[in-house]
Amino acid sequence: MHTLRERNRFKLIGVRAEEQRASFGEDVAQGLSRTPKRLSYRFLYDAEGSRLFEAICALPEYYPTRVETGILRGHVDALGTSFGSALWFVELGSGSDRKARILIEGLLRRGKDVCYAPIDISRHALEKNCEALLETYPGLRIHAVAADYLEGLRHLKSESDGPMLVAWLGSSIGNLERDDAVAFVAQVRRWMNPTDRFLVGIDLRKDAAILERAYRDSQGVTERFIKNVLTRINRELGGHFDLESMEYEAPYDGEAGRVDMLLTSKRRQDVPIDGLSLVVHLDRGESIHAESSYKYSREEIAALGRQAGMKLEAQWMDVSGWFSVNLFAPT
Ligand code: AVJ
Repeated sequence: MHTLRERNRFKLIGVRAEEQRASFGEDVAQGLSRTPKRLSYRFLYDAEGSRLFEAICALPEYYPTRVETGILRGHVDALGTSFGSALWFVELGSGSDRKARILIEGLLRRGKDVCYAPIDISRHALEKNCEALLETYPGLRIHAVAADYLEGLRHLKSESDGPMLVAWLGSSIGNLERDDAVAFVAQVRRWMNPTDRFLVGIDLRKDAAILERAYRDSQGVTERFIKNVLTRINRELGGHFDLESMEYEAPYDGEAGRVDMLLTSKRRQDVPIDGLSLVVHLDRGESIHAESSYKYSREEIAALGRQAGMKLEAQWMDVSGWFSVNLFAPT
């Protein structure tokens, strides 16, 4: 890392969260004591979960990553025209750097002076990605922020000198309830100037069969990804979940426009979680809700922007109309 600092192109800042997040244990205890039972999608991403998610992204049935990548490739040049000669490219979340690379490369190719500013809660993920990026792109500056998205944005607002392109890719928005999504976009809006833009990848409503295949793949990778949260509870909290006794389901509710990822008990059982001094009772057929993935129509995307104080400046889709990349401007 020190060789990078010598070249003075890399800065990593940690911004402390204002309030401490509820711990894994507290959240699990609360979620499994209520009806219906649920766990937060945030807990899916430990080291094993992150590895499994990367594997999901490479599955033939999981189209979002592949399709979004294609859209970005096809429109990064058009995206560049929304900015002058210099910009801060802010990315919310920093998983695989594949999509960031497409954008960085496209912007550099257009002769832009780019400062890449990824915001991620994981300092480790940031360090790993940034080191590789600095190696590949000698003209790139990086200002990484280890923080919550909104804290990170607030910090960057005071640091950055030029217009910002804030990107939130991968349809991460799908994890949020619809009104929470509006509230989050409105918060992002608060830290944006008139010349800033918000680029959001959003998965679209479509035929149930396609979605159910994407979220319940033939190799069982998604099932392992979702069940991993139980493994985590067993390991970190002294839980006694028998993974075999839980069936993975991913039904699509077409009216709500939402895939629900559920772990459903095959039998009536009591599961002790020693570290929480808790016994979780599950009826036969009772589900634990592990994750939601909301899908949007084009009208819903425009409405989301409006409610959050933004307008759609551009919307790009694949030919099948499965996925969208949306460029919002503040109003
Ligand atoms: C990371 C929320 C975009 O909903 O498609 C994929 C997570 N879960 N397969 C999605 C996920 C199971 C993914 N997001």
